[in-house]
This record gives sequence, C-alpha cells and structure tokens, in this order.
Amino acid sequence: MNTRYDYARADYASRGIDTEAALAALAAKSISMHCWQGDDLRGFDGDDEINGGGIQATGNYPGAARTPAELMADIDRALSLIPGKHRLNLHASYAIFADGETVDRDKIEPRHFAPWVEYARARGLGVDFNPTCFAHPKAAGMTLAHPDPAIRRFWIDHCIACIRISEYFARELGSPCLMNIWIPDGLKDTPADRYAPRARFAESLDEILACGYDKSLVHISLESKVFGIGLESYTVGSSEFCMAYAASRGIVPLMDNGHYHPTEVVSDKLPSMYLFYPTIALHVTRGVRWDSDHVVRLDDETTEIAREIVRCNALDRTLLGLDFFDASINRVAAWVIGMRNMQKALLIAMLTPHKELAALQESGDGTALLAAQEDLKSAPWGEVWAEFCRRSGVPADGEWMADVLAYEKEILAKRS
Ligand code: RNT
Ligand code: ZN
Repeated sequence: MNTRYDYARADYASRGIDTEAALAALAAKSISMHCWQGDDLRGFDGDDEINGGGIQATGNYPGAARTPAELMADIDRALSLIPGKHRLNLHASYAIFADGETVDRDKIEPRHFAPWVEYARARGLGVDFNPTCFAHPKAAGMTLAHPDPAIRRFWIDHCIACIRISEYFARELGSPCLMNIWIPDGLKDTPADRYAPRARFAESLDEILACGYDKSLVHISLESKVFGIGLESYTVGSSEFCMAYAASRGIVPLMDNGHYHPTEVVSDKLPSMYLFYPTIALHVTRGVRWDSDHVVRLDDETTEIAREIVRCNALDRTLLGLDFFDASINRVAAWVIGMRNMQKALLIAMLTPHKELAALQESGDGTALLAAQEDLKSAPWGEVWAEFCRRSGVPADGEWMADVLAYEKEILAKRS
C-alpha cells in the first residue's frame, strides 16, 4: 500500500526533487536550542532580574524552571518532542554552584559547568556558550565599553573566563563551541560622543581575543543590535561595528533577526555575508514591533532565511541558534514550536528546486518565476515533515501537544 509519504515523494520527484535527500539533509542539521526559554532568562547565579540591558521577558505563565534539575528535565521533555539531533545553548548565568558557594562572574570556572557537561554528554549534545554581560550590579550602565576601566576589566575577565569554559565544553563533548558575545551597552538619549564607547568596546574585545585560545575548539561570535528598551538612542555594538570588527579580527558575525529596523530582513543580508565571511551565526527569533523575542513561527521571513541558507549551499557554515523568551505561554511548548518551525522552514527550503527557479530569474522570465514560487507553496511538504517525525520517533503535528499538557499537569503546575 502506498503511504501518504510515497505520494508526496512521487509528487516531488516529478518536480525534480529527491525527498530522501532532503530528509537526510534535515537530519544532519543541528540547531542550538537556547536554555533561557525555560526560566525567562533568570539563570542560577544570583537573583538579579533580567529585565534591564534593553531586554525583557514578559508574562507570568506558571511552571518556569527554578533549579538546574527542573531546567534539565524541561529541556529533556522539549527535546523528546523535537526531531533530529541538536545542541544546547547556555549562558554564563546558568553556572551551578555548590551549596553556599558564591562566585562572581569574573571568577567562574569550568567546574561550575560540570553538571551541564554530564547532562550534555549523556544525551550526545554539543554545547554553545555566552558570557552574561547583563543582569548584574556591574552592568547597570555600560559593560565592555564602560568609561571606568575597573568595570571594563571585570567584564573582560568574565569573557575570558567564558572562553575557558567554552574550551572545556568543546574538549569534554568533542564538539566545537560557539561563544557569542553580546553587550547591552547603549544610551537612552542622544549621545555627545559616539566614538569613544565604540573605541573602548573594540579595545576590550581585542584584549579578550588576545587571551590565547584554541580556535579549533572555540568559535567566537559578536552579536549586533539596533536598540534596546531604555537604550533607544545609541547602541555601541551596532551592526556596522560588529560586522567590521568581526571581519577585521577573523571572528564570526552573529545576526539576530530581532536586531534590525523593522523593514530590514536578515534573509537579504545572508548572501552578502556568505560572500565575505567563512562562517556566520544566527539567532532566529521573532520581533513583534520591537525585539520582543516572540516564539519563532513558520512565517515568511523564517522561511526566507532558510531558503537563503540552503540555496547559498551554506548549511555547513551557518551556526544556527534560536533566541526567544516568552514567559506568557507554556515554556516547553514554546521550545517545541520554535524548533519545529525552524526545521520546517529548512525542510521547505530543501524541497525547493532552487536551480530551476534561479534559471527563470536569470532568463528574465519574471512571470514564470512568480507562478512557480507561488505554486510551490501548495506542494506536499507536510507529508515529508510527517515522515521525518515518524522516522525520528517523535510525535507528529497535532499529537505532541498532548504530551506537553500531560507534563504541565504532572510537573509544571506543581511549581509555584
Ligand atoms: C539580546 C540578544 C542576546 C540575548 C541572549 C540571552 O538582545 O539577542 O542574544 O537575547 O544572549
Ligand atoms: Zn540574540
């Protein structure tokens, strides 16, 4: 008997597309899942609210993870509902201290992440890492661009400590670690000097990179931003700053699609970046009117980002991570929805006859191109997705949510 997948496979074959190749490519692409959706970015290294530094988690849906064990259990539950093999993205604020131990961010060590190594190793996950240059008394004003050299020193030391921890993750888990630097530094109102803070930021970064690290183990990226809440007039780490810095120092640029003016799209930026950088990193998110970090939907821009990655043949040189933190809905569901949507976008891109479409563009046949692009939207990619879930041993669309609800009832609802 022919299954629905068999029909879809034949349908795609008639369009010149091999669904088996797409399934293999999708299975091979890991996405770095951000731990911070599970607890609204609170972390475990203090009780500083994250709100500040221009970012904000809004909502108070019950069930946020309060301890490392709870966060790990929630990540497990989410990963059990997401097809494929992925990575875990941790922030420095998720350090796990022994009872009574307090260690400031400039002094954290690999041993504070040993439980995460154990967790990741047992599940075959690679880990990515981030210095946490916000939600801290010393991050009230600027951090790596601060006018006070003592404050800058603190955050430089924090980033160097994070490089050591990233090396540790990479070595222990046998998988290179992406360490992404993002700082909130900026100003609410019109600056009198835009140059000096940027010059200090560049100097601080140079000092961090000069610490000496194993470049085969740690890839360092720099994430730009356009503005943050309370920092509306000036962002030290702007797009131009970060791209130019990354290019000149040979590190990885990271683009978060919530970090641009609302009509600017990362999908359009990708081919230019691929032309000039060997590797690029992404934070895929969804900004609604501002960098609101809503859960990734299967929307036009997410799909277009995936199309550019695939048609530029850049799957291997794009380090793909998600970055959102919605506290108003079930947090496990948020992860599952966002991860599955990113994968669906990739699958749609992998099931697209890019060469044929490009030939229509090159021949100047805009009518045929528009027709083909629109007709492809009703191709049976959903059956291929269902097959991917089936082969990966995870529930299909329409089925996984029951599992989340059961988990909410048994576990999440009991957290206060
Ligand atoms: C903030 C940046 C940054 C953070 C995470 C938690 O605007 O997007 O990537 O969201 O590091
Ligand atoms: Zn980001």
